[in-house]
Amino acid sequence: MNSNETPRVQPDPNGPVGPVDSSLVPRYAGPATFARLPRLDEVGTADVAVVGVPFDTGVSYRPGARFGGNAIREASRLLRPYNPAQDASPFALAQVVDAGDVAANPFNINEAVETIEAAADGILGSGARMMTLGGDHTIALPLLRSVAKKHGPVALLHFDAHLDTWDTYFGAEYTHGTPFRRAVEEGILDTSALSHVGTRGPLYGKSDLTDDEKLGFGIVTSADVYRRGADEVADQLRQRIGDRPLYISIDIDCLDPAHAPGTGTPEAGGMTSRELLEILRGLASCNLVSADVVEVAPAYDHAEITAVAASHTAYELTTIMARQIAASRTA
Ligand SMILES: [Mn+2]
Repeated sequence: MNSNETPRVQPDPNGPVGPVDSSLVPRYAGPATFARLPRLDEVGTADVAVVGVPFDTGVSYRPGARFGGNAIREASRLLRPYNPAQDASPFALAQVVDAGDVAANPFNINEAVETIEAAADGILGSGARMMTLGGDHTIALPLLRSVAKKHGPVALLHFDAHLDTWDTYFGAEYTHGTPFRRAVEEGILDTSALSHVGTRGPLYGKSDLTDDEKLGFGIVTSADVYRRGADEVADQLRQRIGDRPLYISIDIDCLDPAHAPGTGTPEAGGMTSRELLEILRGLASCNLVSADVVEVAPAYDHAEITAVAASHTAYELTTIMARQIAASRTA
């Protein structure tokens, strides 16, 4: 079927081009774009661009996150156009597209980091917000560099089992365990509003925590989420962030391996997917300028458990951005 003939969900003929209509074309038919949305080259313009970054040369343990973006796209076939939790139809509120993948060099990390930053500059420069699908966590650094060029230093919410503020591995500065230390060093984060959420698991030493605190991060551990609950955690994060431009980076290993087995460095005792989604919904009023979901490694996944969780996570983030774009138009 030619893309011009593809039946799409489009409540307003003058509005955004919506996803393929799954009441007319089976969900499992055709190539997968995120949520069956149109490709950027089919509509030519985007308010929110879903972008894959198939790069995993920065991993320290299990490889395979280079296949994460396409696994999330496959799992996202089952997303529907109305989000009841946020009472919004995100793909009718804003033009959301799948902008394809960044061709990052798998053999040269420094060159890949430059390529990803340049690609992000192009998308953000067009006026779109980015919903990036990794890839390993290395990619957050070039994405944040690009976001900071547009917005100045941004608030960061980092959902992850790990701190990702270590200094180097094997002398390498750019790895999936170091992006947020580099980002603080480069002055591209607003150090008055930095939080890790979902942190847990063994560390090299207590200095990992004190070093992280010196960089400016607060920590909401996985156990804190369990004890205090998603609503209270979201309220406190929202107060800390205020109206600052916010970037949310989600390492899918913030979830317990029961909810996300398909990832590179799993840790027991994590959040449930329900807790993660509820915290994100509680942040819907924040000024979310872009976001990523990273570290989905489908070779270790089972029955798409991880990819489904990641697709719903990206859907909530996309909904937040689409609502804000629509609100800013009517303001
Ligand atoms: Mn990480």
